[in-house]
Amino acid sequence: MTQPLSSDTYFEHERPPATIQSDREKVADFVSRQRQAGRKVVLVTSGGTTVPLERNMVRFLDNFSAGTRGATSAEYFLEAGYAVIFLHRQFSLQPFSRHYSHSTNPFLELLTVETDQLDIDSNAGTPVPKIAIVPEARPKLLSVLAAYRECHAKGTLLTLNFVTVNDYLWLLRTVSVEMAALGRRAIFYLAAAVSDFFLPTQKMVEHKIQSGEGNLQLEMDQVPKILKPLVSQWTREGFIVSFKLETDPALLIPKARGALERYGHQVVIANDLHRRKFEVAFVSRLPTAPSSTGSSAPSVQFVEEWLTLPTEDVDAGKEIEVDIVARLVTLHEAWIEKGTVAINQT
Ligand code: 9Z3
Repeated sequence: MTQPLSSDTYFEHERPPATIQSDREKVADFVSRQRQAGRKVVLVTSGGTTVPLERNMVRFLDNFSAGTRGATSAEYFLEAGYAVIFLHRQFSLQPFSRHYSHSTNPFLELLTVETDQLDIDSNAGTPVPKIAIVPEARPKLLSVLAAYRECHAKGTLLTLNFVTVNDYLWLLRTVSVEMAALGRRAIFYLAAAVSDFFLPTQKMVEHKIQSGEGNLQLEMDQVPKILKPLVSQWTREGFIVSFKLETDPALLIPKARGALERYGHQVVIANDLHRRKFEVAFVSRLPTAPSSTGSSAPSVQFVEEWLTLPTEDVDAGKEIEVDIVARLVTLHEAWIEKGTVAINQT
């Protein structure tokens, strides 16, 4: 089995996206404004990354994620007073507009024509029927609009986007290096679904892969394990929360523990693909205790805290991200004060 590339080697060989410099400037400016305002900042990554199969890309592999977890969590972080850098897959769900996507509450269905009231057509100067929002949609729209306007007025949301896993890796490095200035007052909430395998540019064909040449065989390289440099080089004091997605329930907790052991970050939120909307587990390490056998090797112990939404809450439309974010805000406060994470064993 070939080992994954180190992230340094990766960044030496793969080119940055064209917008990297302007994105860096936006982030630097945003971070400095939020520091002046005394706000904590969270980076929320969201949506799936793609892996192009050709340099002139016609085909690509994609990772599953609608962007619901990220977009929803971003709104609750804003509500909790955080400034949010929302790094998302182009065209995936975004905070606020997610409530009115083409499939959820389609825009045209919210409108009604009030035939008894007239507006003046600003171009023709003639009377036209007035368009209004249907009454039943107004309370929700008003509250979404109020939160949206508040975050625009305060300048607390910066949105950046990626398409490929290469865009994502470059942006994550760039953003996290800029966020290092925030020290412990930064959260990294890594909900994006990131490809594990990619085709290096050197191995990629230039033009569209042709059919008629038999089966397609691909050998992909492993994407570098990006949490490692994130934790140990780019942002040493940040509160780092990664997500672990599995479809086999038996693997969920062992894989989450494995990630904590390997990277040494603060929390893994483990979710099963089919239960992710109502159940997640927070997994963390206990502060290292000296080994009981007297050997110098430290014994790593893990704690899990399960967060489950009761069916009646799910039916009433409650989103699990409310509880995820509330819990993280508390854990982050302790992290800022003491530099430790204390989740409850359940
Ligand atoms: C997640 O596990 C997210 O919670 C979901 C959210 C992608 C399931 P939706 O956007 O779904 O609400 O539709 N994200 C992390 C997935 C991931 O790729 N994790 C890597 C892994 O599991 C580690 S970074 O190995």
